[in-house]
Amino acid sequence: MQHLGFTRSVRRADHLLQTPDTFIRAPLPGMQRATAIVHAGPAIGAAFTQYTAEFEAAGTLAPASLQRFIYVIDGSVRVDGRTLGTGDFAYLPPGVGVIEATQPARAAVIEKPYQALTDVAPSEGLVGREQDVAISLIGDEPTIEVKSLIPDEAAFDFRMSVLTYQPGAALPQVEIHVMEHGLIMLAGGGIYRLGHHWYPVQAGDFIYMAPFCPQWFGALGKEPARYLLYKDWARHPQ
Ligand code: UGY
Ligand code: MN
Repeated sequence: MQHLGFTRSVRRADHLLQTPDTFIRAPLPGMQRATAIVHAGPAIGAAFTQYTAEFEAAGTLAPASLQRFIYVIDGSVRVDGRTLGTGDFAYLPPGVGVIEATQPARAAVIEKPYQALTDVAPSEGLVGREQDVAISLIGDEPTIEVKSLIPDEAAFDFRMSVLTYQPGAALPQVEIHVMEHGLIMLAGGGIYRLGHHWYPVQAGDFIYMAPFCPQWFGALGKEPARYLLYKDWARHPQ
């Protein structure tokens, strides 16, 4: 529902907060009985593309010409004969893997041109479950759990993580780094500092952070706050 043109969504030079009331759906090439909400891409200056794919039952997404990462937010899909449910994910090399929904489903999708290294073989693909991934911490902060969905190996030029904050937990520092982020709030909420602005955020929101965007998050409320985070990684800054 729209209230006199008000929205929490904000677009500034170094960040975008995109809230569900402003989402616009449009199919992308290769989609059948599916549609996309594009969150970030070259049009905003990003070196990656991120969208939410929404599938009807039996909806499909054809392989991408780029490497692709998919994380199932809800429902379930099949990729290369494997069924992925909520919290499951796959990394797919360029040209690999038709994605087919076995029931209505929503998935976070990242696509990015691969930055090859001469002495490192690219990944042949991987499938995993968030629930099976080991927990790590930021520094020794026990109230924020990090699950790295992609191994920290030179074959990969980006990382995907799920961060879970206990209510009241906050990043130990304001971060300013060359890497970009694409972020989907999966649960809970809190206050996100982006640049020199502080925003209330909640499940369903998307955030794009450009290189060097000052960033900080503190979780509020009675349930843990969780987000899925893209970050470019292990390549020389260009
Ligand atoms: O790893 C990160 O850059 C992460 N801590 N950033 C963030 O959550 N905004
Ligand atoms: Mn960061």
